[in-house]
Amino acid sequence: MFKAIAFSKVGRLLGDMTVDIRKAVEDGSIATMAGIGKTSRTIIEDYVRTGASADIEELKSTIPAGLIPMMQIPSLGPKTIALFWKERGITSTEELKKAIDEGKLAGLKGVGAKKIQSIKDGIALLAAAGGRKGLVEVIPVAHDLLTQVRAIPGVLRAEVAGSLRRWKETIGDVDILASLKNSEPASAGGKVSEAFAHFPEVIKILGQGETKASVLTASGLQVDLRIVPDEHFGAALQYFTGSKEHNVKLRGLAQDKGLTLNEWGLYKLEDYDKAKKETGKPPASPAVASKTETDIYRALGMEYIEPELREDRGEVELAQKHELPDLIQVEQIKADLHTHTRASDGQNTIEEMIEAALALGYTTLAITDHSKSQVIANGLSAERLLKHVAQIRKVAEQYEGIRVLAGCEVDILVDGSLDYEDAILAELDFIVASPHVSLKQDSAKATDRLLRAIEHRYVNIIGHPTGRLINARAGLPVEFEKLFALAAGIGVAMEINAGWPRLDLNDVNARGALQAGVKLSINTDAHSTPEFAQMSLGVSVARRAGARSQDVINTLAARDLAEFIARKR
Ligand code: DGT
Ligand code: CA
Ligand code: CA
Ligand code: ZN
Repeated sequence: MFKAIAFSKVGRLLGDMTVDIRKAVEDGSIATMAGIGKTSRTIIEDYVRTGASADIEELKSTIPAGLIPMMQIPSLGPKTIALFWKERGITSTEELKKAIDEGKLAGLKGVGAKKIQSIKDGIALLAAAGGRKGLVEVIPVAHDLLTQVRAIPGVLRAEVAGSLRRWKETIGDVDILASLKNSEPASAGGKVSEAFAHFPEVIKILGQGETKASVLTASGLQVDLRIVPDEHFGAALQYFTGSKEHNVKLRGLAQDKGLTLNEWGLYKLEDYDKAKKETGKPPASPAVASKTETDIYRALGMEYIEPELREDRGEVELAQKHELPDLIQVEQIKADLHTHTRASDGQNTIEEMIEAALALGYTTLAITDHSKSQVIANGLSAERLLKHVAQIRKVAEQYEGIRVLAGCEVDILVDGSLDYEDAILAELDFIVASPHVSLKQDSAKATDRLLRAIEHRYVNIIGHPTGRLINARAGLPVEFEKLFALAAGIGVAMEINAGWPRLDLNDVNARGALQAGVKLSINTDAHSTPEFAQMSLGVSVARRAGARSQDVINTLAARDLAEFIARKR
C-alpha cells in the first residue's frame, strides 16, 4: 500500500514537472527536489538509467488500473484513494460514485460528511468537463512522450498534432505523429508502436498495430500515435492537426479543383480513384502534394495557415487572399502589466520581480498588488497602498533599462465602482481594474458593472474581464459588444490573463475585442517569479484570436506604452 501511494504521488509530481528529469538524475539534483522521497527517487533513477523500472512493472500489475485516473478528482488524494480501496474495495471512479450514493463511505476515519460532499462535487465537475483536460496539465506529459517517441529506433521525426498543436485550452486526447524512412517496411512501424505502448507511463493499451497505437497514461490521458512514411509527413500532420471543421472546409475546396485531400496527401481525383488502396498504406498514385504542410496549402491556392488559426473561423478565406494576420510571437512581448508582490499575496519582493522582468528583456513592468476589499489576498488599505507606491518608486530608481509602473489591481465592486476614492487612484501610475467577487450576476448587471469600470477616469486595463476559471467557473455573462465598443472609444485595453486556469479573455472573445478595435494586454498576473513564464500561454490565446503584435500593448517600447497610458487620463 505504501508503494501504491508513493507511485501515485510520483506520477503526479512528474506530470507537473517542468524541469528535465533526466538532467536532474544525471547531475544529482533530484536528491534535493521537494516531494520526491527515497523510494520514488529509486524508481525514477531506475527508469531514467535503464528505460524501465522493476518497481513500476511490479506496481502496474498490483494496482487496479482504475485507481490512477481517480487522482484527477479534485479534493481527492492518493491516501484517501488507498483507504477507499483497502477498506471498501473501491477500484474506480464509478464504484466510488456508487459507494457515495449508497452511503457506504460512512464510518471511515478522517472522511466526514463535508469531505464526502466535496468528493461528490469533484466527480461532478470532472464529468461536466467531459473528460477534457486543461492544456497546462497536458503539455508536460505530451512533451515527455514526444521526446521518448523521437528516441525510438526507426523514427525519423515526430511532432504533436491535434488540439494540442492548435493550443486549444482543453484537450480531449493527445495526438502524436511519427515518420519512418521511406525505405522502411511497414513492419518497422509495428516495432515503433510496440515500443510506444510499453513506455513506463502507459497503464493500458487501447489499440496497437503497424500504423497506429492508442494508450492510456497514468495521468488518465489518452495518447494516439500515428506512424507514416516520411514522404507523407506533411499531409498527415495537416490532417491530424485538424480541426475537423478546418479540414472539412479544405476538402471541399480540393473537390472544387478536381482534387482529393486525405491523411496521405493531395491527389488528382481521377488518379486517386484508379489507384490501388490498402488500409494503413498510402495509395499507389503520385501525390500533387504530401511532403510539407506548406506544399498542401499552396497547391490548394492559399498561404500556409498557422495551427492556432485552424478552426474554420475565416482563416481559409483570408489565406486564399494572402491576407492572414502576422501573428504575435512571445519574443515580441516587452512588458508584463499585472503582477503581485509580498505587499499583498505574492511571494517575491519588488526587487525580485523587477530582476525577473529584466532577465526576460522586458522594458516595462507594472506592479499591481490587490486593493483593500481583497481581504483574503491581503489587499492594501489606502494608507498601505500609498506607502507601497512610494517604495516601488524608490526601489525602481536602482534599476536601469526598465520602466516600473507603481500600479494596483483595483477591485471592480459589485455595482461597478472602484475600491478606492479617485484622490487615491490619482496617485498611481497605472491601474488594472478586475472583478473578483459576485461573479454570478445576471447579464444586464454584469455588463453595467464592467461598463462603469471602463468609463472610470483612471482605469487602463480591465483584468480577467469575466472571472471565469477553465473547468471550474463560468464567470460573468457579459454582453461583450457593448463592452468592446466603449473600450475601443475610450482607450481602455482588455486583458488576456495568461495565468492558468484563467485564460480570460478567451480566444473567441479576444477575437471579438480585436474586431471592435480594442487593444489587448497579455499579462501573467504573476504571484511569484516563475509565473512570468506563463506569458506564452496568454500569447497562444492571442494567436488563436488572430492578434498581431500591434494589437497588443505589451509589445510597445516603454515610451510608447507610457504614452498609451497617459492618453487615457
Ligand atoms: P480533441 O482531441 O477533442 O481535443 O480534439 P482534436 O482536434 O485533437 O481531435 P481528435 O483527437 O479527435 O483528432 C485529431 C485530428 O485528426 C482532428 O482535429 C482532425 C483529424 N481527424 C481525426 N478523425 C477524423 C475524422 O473522422 N474525420 C476528419 N475529417 N478528421 C479527423
Ligand atoms: Ca486530440
Ligand atoms: Ca485523437
Ligand atoms: Zn486578479
